[in-house]
Amino acid sequence: MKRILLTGFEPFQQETINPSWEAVKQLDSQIIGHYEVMARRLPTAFYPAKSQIQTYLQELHPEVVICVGQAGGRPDITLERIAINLIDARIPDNDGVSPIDVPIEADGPAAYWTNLPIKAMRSAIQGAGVPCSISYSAGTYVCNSTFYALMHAIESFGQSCRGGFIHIPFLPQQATAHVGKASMSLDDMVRGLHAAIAAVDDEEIVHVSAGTLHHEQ
Ligand code: PCA
Repeated sequence: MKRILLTGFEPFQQETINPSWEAVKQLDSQIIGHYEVMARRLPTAFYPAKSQIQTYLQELHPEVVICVGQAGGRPDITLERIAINLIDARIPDNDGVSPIDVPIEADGPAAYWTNLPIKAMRSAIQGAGVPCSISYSAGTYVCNSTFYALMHAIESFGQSCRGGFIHIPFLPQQATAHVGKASMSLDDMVRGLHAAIAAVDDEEIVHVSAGTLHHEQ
């Protein structure tokens, strides 16, 4: 049985829950298609999250890794296409650390593309009745940094593993504290993530090379 590592983050800022962990833990140990899901939590802190994702890769040897995080205010599930080599923390992380304008990897490339079939995954999520779109920025906070660290680890350890990042909205109980911000039910989030996982092996060939990305359907 192939393994998929699905991560969620601990709460941050003033929140007491993080929808990413609430959603991914519901899928722990489930068999979806050819994959067994292993759900794990990550700290919402730049450097601990980076080393924790590396540890999970080495311990679990997953074929696929999808990190999930909260993007409060976005109305739909967003599949991130690109991770950039930049930390520009708008708020301190859970360790009180807030680096400004620093690279994640001093000698790393400017960016990594996801190597998951995000267009097929988007169709699958939408087909499950859950709003979804592609995003071209995972931000400059802990989510982007963890996504970059994941792709860098895959690249530099030469693991035959694929990786990507999914942002999900606030849960309804969080949105009450953020007037006017969108939210999504836990059921929809879990159904959307389930559909995304079921589509990770879909026929969308993504060729990644320095600076160029070619998609074939
Ligand atoms: N969202 C933050 C970090 C943790 C999380 O769930 C982000 O988008 O960077």
